[in-house]
Amino acid sequence: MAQQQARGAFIVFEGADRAGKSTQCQMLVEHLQAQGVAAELWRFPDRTTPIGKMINSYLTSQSDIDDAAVHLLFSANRWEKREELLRKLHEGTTLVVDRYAYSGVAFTAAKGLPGLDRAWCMAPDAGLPAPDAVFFLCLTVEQAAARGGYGEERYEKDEFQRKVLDQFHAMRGSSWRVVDASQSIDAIQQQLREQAAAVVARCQRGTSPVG
Ligand code: T5A
Ligand code: NA
Repeated sequence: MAQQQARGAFIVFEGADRAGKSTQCQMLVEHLQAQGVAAELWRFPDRTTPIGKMINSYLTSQSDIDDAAVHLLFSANRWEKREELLRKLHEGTTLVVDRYAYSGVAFTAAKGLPGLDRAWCMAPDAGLPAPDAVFFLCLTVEQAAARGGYGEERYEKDEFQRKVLDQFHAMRGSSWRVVDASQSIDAIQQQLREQAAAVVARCQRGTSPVG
């Protein structure tokens, strides 16, 4: 079997709104960097690109976009970052990514619209790099609400978030690590650091190609 090259790890964080993804991503990247690991924090949607600006305008209800069309924009926002993402991984940089295609599928499929089922939602992301690990921060809607209620953005409603969670759970695969996000910030971070160290080491040994 051909020896694969050492590379950075591709770690994705998923979970419903307010599960603590951004908090944990930030802490994990700082920890990895302090350990001497080349690591960057990425997030989707990336609201800085032209496509990302359209998405931001939709999420903040400044514009209305057809549900199928906005789904394709979220996917296009990942495709436009694909080359840079692969380049970084091959250069040896570990990417800690706050949401990815699973959010894309979960949020559109949760709308329950005719024709926009999970298979339709997954199609535009087919061919994007697959993460080495998905850290799923698991929190019930009630626990999330206890964190001060949702914000003002489009999808931040209890009933909808329940449907999003169902969609996430239906996509759980072998690369997923489910973490109880109701624990303290530090307790969660400790577990994530241990899991991330193993994934980073595996990729540095060069035993697995980017999926
Ligand atoms: N979306 C996204 C799609 O529809 N399609 C797609 O393809 C993609 C990629 C924006 C929206 O876009 C949708 C999904 C979203 O609705 P976003 O910008 O990632 O996505 O959303 P944000 O609003 O920035 O983030 P979230 O609401 O998801 O919150 P996080 O990042 O999970 O949580 P965080 O870390 O900001 O923490 C929330 C609060 O809880 C506290 C924090 O201090 C903060 O106040 N907290 C804790 N409190 C107690 N215990 C803990 N362990 C805590 N951890 C954090
Ligand atoms: Na966030």
